[in-house]
Amino acid sequence: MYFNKIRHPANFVFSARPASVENLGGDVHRLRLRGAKPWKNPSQAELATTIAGESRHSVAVTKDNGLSLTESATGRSLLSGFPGATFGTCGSAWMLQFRHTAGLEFYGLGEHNKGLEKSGQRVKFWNTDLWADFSIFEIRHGHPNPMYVAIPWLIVKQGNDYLGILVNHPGAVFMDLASSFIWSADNPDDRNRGSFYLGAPDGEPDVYIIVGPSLPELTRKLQQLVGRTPLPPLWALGHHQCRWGYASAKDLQSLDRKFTEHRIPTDGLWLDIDYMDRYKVFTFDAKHWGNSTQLRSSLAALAKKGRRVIPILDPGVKVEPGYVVQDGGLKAGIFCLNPAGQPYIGFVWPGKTYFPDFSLPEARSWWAAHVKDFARLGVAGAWLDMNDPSVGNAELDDMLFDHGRQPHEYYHNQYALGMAKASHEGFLAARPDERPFLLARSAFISSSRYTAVWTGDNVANWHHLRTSIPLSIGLALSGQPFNGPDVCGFADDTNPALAVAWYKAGFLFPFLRNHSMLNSRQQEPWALGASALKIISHYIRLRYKLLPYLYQNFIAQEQTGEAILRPLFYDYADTAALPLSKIGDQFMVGRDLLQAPVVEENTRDRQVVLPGAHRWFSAQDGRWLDGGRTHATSAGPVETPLYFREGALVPMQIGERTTQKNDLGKIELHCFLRRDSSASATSTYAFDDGLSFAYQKGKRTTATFTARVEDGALVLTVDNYQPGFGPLSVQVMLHDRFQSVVFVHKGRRQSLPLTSARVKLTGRALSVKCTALKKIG
Ligand code: NBV
Repeated sequence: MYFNKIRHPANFVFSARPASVENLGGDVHRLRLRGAKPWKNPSQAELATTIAGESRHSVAVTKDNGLSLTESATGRSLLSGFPGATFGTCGSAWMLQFRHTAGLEFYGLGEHNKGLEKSGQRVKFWNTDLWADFSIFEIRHGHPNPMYVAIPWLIVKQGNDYLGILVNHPGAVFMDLASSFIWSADNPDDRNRGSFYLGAPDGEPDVYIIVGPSLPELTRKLQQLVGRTPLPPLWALGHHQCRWGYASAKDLQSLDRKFTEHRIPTDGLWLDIDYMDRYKVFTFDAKHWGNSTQLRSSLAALAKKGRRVIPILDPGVKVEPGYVVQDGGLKAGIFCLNPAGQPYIGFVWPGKTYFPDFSLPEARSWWAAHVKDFARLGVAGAWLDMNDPSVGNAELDDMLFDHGRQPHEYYHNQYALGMAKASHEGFLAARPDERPFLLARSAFISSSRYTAVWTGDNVANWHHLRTSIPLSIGLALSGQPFNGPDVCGFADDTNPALAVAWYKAGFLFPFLRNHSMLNSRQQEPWALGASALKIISHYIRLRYKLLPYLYQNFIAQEQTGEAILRPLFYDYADTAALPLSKIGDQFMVGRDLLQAPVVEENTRDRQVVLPGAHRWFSAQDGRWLDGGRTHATSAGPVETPLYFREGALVPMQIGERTTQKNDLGKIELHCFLRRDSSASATSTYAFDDGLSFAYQKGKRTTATFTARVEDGALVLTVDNYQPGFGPLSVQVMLHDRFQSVVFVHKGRRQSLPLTSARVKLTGRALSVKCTALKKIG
């Protein structure tokens, strides 16, 4: 498949087509266009059919093959096609062409590795196994696209208005974002300059046009449509240690000892392919794990110490008569077939392999049953790799679906979705009361319902550190909020400075895992020298300190679809005086925390844009800085530019965290208000057991805090305290000098004594005044 060439309008015939436009609510408009003959759209994406909220816009397809999206009340046009040239076909392919007006900017595109803003790019959505499809030079130093995840979602930004277009098609959807094919400014044939277009190689066009108008609203609507990410178990938000090469119980036990010795909290220990018996899926090598009783007891012993074991699962099933998974799969007829009607063979780690056809419900049930048994051994979750699908040297086109009836291209991009759905079902069957945790390399529209994703095989260099930020933001804005890169870099040898910089930048990403390639330099925190160890430990502990805050963000994602990692223009207006739209080296983690890591080698200094008409608390030196401007900052070896929003109430765990044991019922509530702050701060804190679904039946404690300043005192009010899971104990942490703290609950005012305490946020210790508050309720 060519990735760099896509279809061009010059080869399309544009004509009016019967169209149906359905308003799903919330300004989500579904446009379907019918062809001359019935077209099939094989998408298995699980999309909602109604969306909450009002619609203030309408989509109309005109008789002359034009299209318009207008604001109903004012008639203002937000998006328009070209009369006579909007909808076109070229053989089985179709496209929709839109007017490109001055000032449009483009975002989203799922996992798209070419900066934050995407104008001028030609894109093809096709899940690749990056290392098999691109040269190592391009991978190391370039911007290879497409990557592992195909989510054909385009965000169109005009000023501070946002709309999005989702193409629900599992084939190689294409988009041209006003690229230029012809390198002459006055060439009249280059009509493409005035348009942007998108389409698919086949299938009934099924296109969703969504109006934000703000970016948070747009993101929430998209998540509602494709599926919000269910609340993960708390441990999944912790620190994870992985390496290609960890194979045995002994390896994991030694990791456990090292993390304990260095007092670094870590929840997840990961097993790459070497734990298996000759790479056979659903097996453990007896040489490393003993018999099944010994295996279970090793996993249970690790779990008792708070170490969750997450093994890799590749979809390929070794061709080996007598191997139960192979025999059972053949018998059940659930493998993909080739054009000769035989089970399709690819070449992956075990050698010749068959591939489950996850498009079939019976194949998903078959896989789920294996996953169920596997989970029951005592593994905590699963890591779904090679699900692009990766088939080695064999031709993908020969891998057919639906008993050989459907072409490869219909199911390629959604292979990972089927595997995710089936694996999820398996974990739920094994432990119905536990929230499953799955990590996948590839994904499709609506995979967010089942898996987190990591950004695949990156490289230990500064270019990859820098690109990991826009890459993760792009995923987050495209409906895949739970994501993160391999920290320190996967391939090549990391070094202490790079590893430290990577942890400083990534320690609050929704997913945090240190992973590296076989035979590369060891990069566990202690393998990089004493000074790196100290700094990396600090940032991992700081993540654990901020887990209550991260958890709130995951709750918000489940409830409303709010992004977790996001660009500055998600929460702040993009203005001519302070442009935010191209800032790809700063980001927000939730609405209260801004990070501007140093991502250039041998550099300490950088410019930081602090948006908004309020101040920011700089965690590295305790200073309050004005928003709405750019500041020069310098970060010492231990520090990273990290800012809290004035008006934020941020829940954190008490003290410094040196183990992975969490008590979400005892928190510090950091009040980022000053004595002269006029704004009031509000936030709701919620916690539960962090593991089960009991919260859905009321076993969750919630409280809403409001803080404001009154005559030099901080007045903290608690409303709607519902101790569904048990009591909440809060220690109020102040970041300015207040005369007193007045605590108000159920109309009762109580003045609390101020005591002195210290809190360490980043490198330097900050002396802050704080007050110990008693239990609420
Ligand atoms: O299983 C080995 C690796 C794994 O470590 C990595 O994270 C995956 O993305 N896997 C790919 C297969 C081989 C990569 C060269």
